[in-house]
Amino acid sequence: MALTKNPQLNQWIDEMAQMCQPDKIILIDGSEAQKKQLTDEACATGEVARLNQEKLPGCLYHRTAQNDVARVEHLTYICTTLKEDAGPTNNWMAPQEGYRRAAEIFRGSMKGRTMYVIPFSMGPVGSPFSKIGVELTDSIYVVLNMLIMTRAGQEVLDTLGAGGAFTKCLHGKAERDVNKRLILHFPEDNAIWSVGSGYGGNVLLGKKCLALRIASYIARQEMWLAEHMLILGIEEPSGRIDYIAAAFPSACGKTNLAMMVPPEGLKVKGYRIWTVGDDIAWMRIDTDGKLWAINPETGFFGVAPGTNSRTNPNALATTQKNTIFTNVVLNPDGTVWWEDGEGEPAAAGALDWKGNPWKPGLTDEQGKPVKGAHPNSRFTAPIEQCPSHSFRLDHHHGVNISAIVFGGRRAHLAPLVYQAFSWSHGVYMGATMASERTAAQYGKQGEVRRDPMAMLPFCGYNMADYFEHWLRMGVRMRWQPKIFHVNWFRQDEDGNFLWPGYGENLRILEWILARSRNDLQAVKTAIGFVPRLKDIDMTDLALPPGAMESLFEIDPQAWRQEMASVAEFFETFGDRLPLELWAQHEALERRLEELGDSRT
Ligand code: OXD
Ligand code: MN
Repeated sequence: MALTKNPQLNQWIDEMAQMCQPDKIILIDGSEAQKKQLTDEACATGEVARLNQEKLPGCLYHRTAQNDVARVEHLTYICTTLKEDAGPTNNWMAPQEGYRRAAEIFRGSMKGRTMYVIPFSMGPVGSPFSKIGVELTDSIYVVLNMLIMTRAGQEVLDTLGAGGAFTKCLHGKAERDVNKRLILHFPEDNAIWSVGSGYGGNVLLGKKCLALRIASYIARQEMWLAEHMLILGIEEPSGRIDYIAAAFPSACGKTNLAMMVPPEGLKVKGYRIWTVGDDIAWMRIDTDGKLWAINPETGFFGVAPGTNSRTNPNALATTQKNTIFTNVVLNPDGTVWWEDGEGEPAAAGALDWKGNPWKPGLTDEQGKPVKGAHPNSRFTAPIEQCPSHSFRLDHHHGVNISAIVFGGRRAHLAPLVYQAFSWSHGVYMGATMASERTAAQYGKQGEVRRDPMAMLPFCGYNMADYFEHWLRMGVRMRWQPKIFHVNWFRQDEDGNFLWPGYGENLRILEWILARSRNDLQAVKTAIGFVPRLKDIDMTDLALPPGAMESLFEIDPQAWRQEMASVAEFFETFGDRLPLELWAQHEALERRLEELGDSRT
């Protein structure tokens, strides 16, 4: 009997099953009963383990293979007919070649295994913002994660109907051999093939692969935006809630910002935060000419290390039940721990992320400390469990975006906050973002890389066309959100952070919203508008003398150096780069020469 009422879907499942040769095919219906059955099965095989059900009800533990702990950008490809359509920032493979190479690995790889069919919706089921995908996978871990991260099950199939379009997402663990691992995107076919990995970012295909790479390609054609952005609402003492969307490169504190807790001084005034999303925003111009955004996901796939009751109490509260922990320390009492987490790990009997006996202070043969949790270890948790979750999560049109914020991790150069002069200037600010590499990507940590709009690893087409698309979107809006850049990570000469960050960042968001409403004057500098220091609400926050001035210092010499590196980056796009970005670049050059920093 046919598995679904959609002939195209049935045919595709058949073809993929013929290639992968699973013993069984099971349709994921989204029911609690099926979820329990699959969890029992995965516990029996050791794929996951139940944690202490009294202390962490509904929580599971999982370890990935040791060579499979992060996204693999060097094995991630955009497979378009023309190489130029993938652009200079993506790895490219011809579609035929991609299918051929991956098929060699997929062929027969599910013998003795089950293929699960997961129908899922990115965005509220049936919303005009949403897209449907179907993931085929041989991993119960993937199924359980997808049930947290997306709306999955029968309801989605019912909405898809007999003729609806969907993204074909095929995942197989195969041998989990790094030499037989490929993450392939076929935007022209609306398809994703991921083989040889079990790590979230490579295998939860609704997330980076569909909701960013494939969606960005579709969004350009349909005139919307698929962005690597958090969405958060800020409720002011008057009760008014304004929403911002913010892009930061991986592991720059996006999850922390998305669910921040206002500092006491602002809380008593009546400020509240509403979390809409921590990673991805899909944004459309609605009939009112304004920009509206949804979070297409329903969960967090957050980095565990560094999450504690000071940095992110809401994340900690979110992960107390129904959460999957991956590659963290397993305590003998069935609880979990990670570096810079809460409390102490067990003094004896704990296992590290590799499954080896581990205790605090352990060192290797060279005397180097051995980490208990992998630096990119993760929690997968339902957004509904977040104490600050927005009451608009399921709203079909999402929330109206008042401001767009770009950010990076820069020890020097970029001031704490500055505002673009115009939409085009804001697009230039986004296109020239740069940050230091973190543990979420495979490769060398610490080095600075350009990461336009935090989309470098996630844009499914030529980024020059992506910039053009951003510029065009601005023209189409009747009411454009104002665009800002923030840098929470600026340091003094001794390498100390100048700004306390975390909940204190709300003080900067307040200024951003006031500027979005044209409520405040600002200081015009060469790079953009910066605050008059008196306009930053410093209730109950005392910084060392001179710190605020340093946070807003603009060093024209350093900026000129930066611009040389920007020019080099822009040149890689040849004449496909919109002229408007070069015009913005030259205008900034002129302003740096003529204007300098008018505050000094
Ligand atoms: C992530 C990322 O969200 O790497 O995991 O950006
Ligand atoms: Mn991300």
